[in-house]
Amino acid sequence: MNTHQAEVMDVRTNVFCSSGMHLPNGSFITLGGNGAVGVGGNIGSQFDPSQGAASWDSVYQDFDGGKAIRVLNPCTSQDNMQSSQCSWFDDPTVLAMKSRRWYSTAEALQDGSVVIIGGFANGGYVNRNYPNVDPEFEGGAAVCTYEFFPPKAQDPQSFNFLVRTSGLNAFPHAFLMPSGKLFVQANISTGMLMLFLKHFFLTQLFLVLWDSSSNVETPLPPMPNGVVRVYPASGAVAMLPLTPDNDYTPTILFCGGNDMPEYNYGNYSYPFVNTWEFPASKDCQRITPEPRDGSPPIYDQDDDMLEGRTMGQFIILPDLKLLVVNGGLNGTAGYSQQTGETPSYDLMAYGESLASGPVGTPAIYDPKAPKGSRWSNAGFDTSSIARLYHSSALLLPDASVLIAGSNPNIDVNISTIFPTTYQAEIFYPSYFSANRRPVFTGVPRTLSYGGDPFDLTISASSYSGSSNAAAASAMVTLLRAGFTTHAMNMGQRAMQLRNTYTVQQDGTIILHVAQPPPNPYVLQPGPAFLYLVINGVPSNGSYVIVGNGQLGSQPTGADSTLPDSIQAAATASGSGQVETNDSSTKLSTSVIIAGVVGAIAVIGLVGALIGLFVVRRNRAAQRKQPSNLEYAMNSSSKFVSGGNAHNLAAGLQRGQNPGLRGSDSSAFLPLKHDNASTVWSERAPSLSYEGRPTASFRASEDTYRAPYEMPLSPTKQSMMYSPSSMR
Ligand SMILES: [Cu+2]
Repeated sequence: MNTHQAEVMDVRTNVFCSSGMHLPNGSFITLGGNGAVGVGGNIGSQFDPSQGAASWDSVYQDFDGGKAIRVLNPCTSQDNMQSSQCSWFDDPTVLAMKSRRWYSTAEALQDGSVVIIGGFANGGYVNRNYPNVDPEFEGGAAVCTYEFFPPKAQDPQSFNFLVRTSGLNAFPHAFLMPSGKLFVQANISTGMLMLFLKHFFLTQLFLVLWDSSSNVETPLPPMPNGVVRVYPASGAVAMLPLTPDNDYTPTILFCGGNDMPEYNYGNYSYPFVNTWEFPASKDCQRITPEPRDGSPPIYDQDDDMLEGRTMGQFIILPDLKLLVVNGGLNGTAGYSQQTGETPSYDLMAYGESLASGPVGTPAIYDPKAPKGSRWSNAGFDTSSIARLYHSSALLLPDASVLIAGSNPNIDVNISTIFPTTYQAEIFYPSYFSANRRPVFTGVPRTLSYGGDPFDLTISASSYSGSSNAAAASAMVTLLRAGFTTHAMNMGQRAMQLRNTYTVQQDGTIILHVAQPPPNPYVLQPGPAFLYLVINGVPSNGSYVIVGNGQLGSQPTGADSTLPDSIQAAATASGSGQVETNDSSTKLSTSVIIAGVVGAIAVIGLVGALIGLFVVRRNRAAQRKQPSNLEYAMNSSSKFVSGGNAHNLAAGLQRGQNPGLRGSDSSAFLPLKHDNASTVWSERAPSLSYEGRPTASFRASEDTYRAPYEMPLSPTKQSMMYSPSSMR
């Protein structure tokens, strides 16, 4: 991560649009995906009728990923990264789900097992035929069931919530609650009889609390204002940080998505309308599914986002504010070569993209701020790179945010208006303008559920100003970044640990830190990064394992008991900032990304997988002992030559930095939105396909397109397949 080098790790099966989750020992699994596909997103060369998908493609050499369970072990710098132990295990003949799942959701449970929910068998735009007369099965295309990893004998089990939300139930939002129930949210499209009255649907925008051990559902209030939050409307959704102030009570925040009429979403093949004409929603709602006072859960209207967003993505930062990045002002996720209103690819206003108006400016949501002042984007740069469908974002250990994607196209297309994009970016939140970041010692490698507290020792050089004030501001946070895909981070969760402090007269601060609460339902076992935040500036993250590192019941102890806080005399202060205007004296060890408040640096990083990044340290870094200094704030400073994003980008053209790889499009695994339940048009994604419009229709193209004329050109190019896209 210090060098921004990426190395592609091979997988055998098609991971496209899979889900994923961590395991208690730090391993990751990715679940499901698409069948084998070939060039142009076409079904792979070796078709398997029993799966309704290809088992293999001779060109891309990918196997069917529909049932795959892929495992990546947590290797350390001492391990051989080329060994099989450190490579993806990916062999569905050995390890596989019971059902094919594409666009399923994964959520970790209290014992480290994983529940895998829903999805398509073979996919499409939304998870239904139209008219929707078979909401449970859709002729074999819908998977309204759940199963577990490791598997249970009764897997897969039907899940009526998914039947009720038929159509708009892919990538359902799911969060484990302290009671053990699972909070699930999805939208609904049901039978054709229901398609006439919007208010009828509003009563059926379901949330449920679901006990996954007994499969009993408790309906919760419908989503207000008819805003769909699941794919393809794709709102930004996250659990707010769990803190002592909120007594570790989960609250879920939903922002954006789309409130267009349910009918518009169409069916597996494509939307029935030109989705890009529908403004995305600004609407934000909070809900606390299990209020501590026993009151019924209700939605609470939150501050609107600063702009509407579809495919916005929440990244919880170490200071426990939420960054929203990526997405578009209009439309939905997904791609298509036509809609119900636009019969051919030639006439599609934005190529295959079903969204328009990329939003390049991140925004910050402060969950503790009073209503009316929670959103801000002051000082943030705007990225010039469209991050629409199939974009991703992930918190990095140094507290910056990796952003990648998008590709709202069926295969590689570098000439369309929203092309396949290999450029990644790193977003540096405002705290990167700080002179110093906290340095401390004493982080345990593992944390327990309750039990003895631990001490962190913070040197006086870590901060400036009053020691007592710094100690009072100190916050220890645990961040689990999750598995990022499709504007979601499955498993993303943040927690502030309780702490007290002892301040010494020399400015050293001892933080006494509680273990996580003795309830693994609140923070599931597995890997996390621990941050120390002083005066709003986070340290580098330290890798810790929460729990015993094993699948199964987690040991719990009594809630940690902390000593009282002890302050020093008022004169104690940090030495982290020299009180002088001579800036040269500030340039010591842990300094500088000066003047880059919220800047975005463009780097030539290549994503290893769509929706999943595997970033390796170089060999030199591998030999270093892990420490919380590993990702120093100034490690990025070599990429920061100026005070604005343009300079940053200009300094980082491909090939100029010897540490960066050049183009490597072999990382791209294409897909076809094919669906065995209906006759899917096999037209090739080019302008020469047989289904091309008649001459008379094409003659009317100008008239037809008039309302959608784009300022950018060219907007229409035949699909092109770069030779480099083939391995
Ligand atoms: Cu996808």
